[in-house]
Amino acid sequence: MAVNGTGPYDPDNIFAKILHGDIPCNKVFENEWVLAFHDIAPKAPVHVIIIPKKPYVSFIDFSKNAAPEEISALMQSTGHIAAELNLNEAGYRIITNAGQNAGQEVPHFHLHLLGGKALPPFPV
Ligand code: IU
Repeated sequence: MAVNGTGPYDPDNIFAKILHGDIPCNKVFENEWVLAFHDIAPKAPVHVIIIPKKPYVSFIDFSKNAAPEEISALMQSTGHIAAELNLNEAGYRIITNAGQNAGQEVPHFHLHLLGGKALPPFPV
């Protein structure tokens, strides 16, 4: 079910539970600011979810309220993961869903990194 991407942050959302270690994840990468893990229902051979550790609901929330080092960390981590997973040559796609019209299901801001096959024409 899609969520309200402009609503208040729900501290009980599933990614918050993963961040707190209440629910396990298949971790790909972690640093001070960022956690990345394999999507539980992958839409491509590579489908990684990349999240800031701090609580933001959406891209707008993150871009408005995150510190510059958090924003840098998310971008650099995502590039690092894409390169480590050998996506550079064949290509990849990075998307974020925000709010009901985009079908956002988990109300903790996240990037989807997709690759490992020829992806369907945008939008997926
Ligand atoms: P969305 O952008 O909010 O629609 O995407 C949420 C993603 O989180 C979706 O691709 C789910 O398969 C994924 N996911 C997950 O990786 N682990 C979970 O426990 C749950 C959802 I619930």
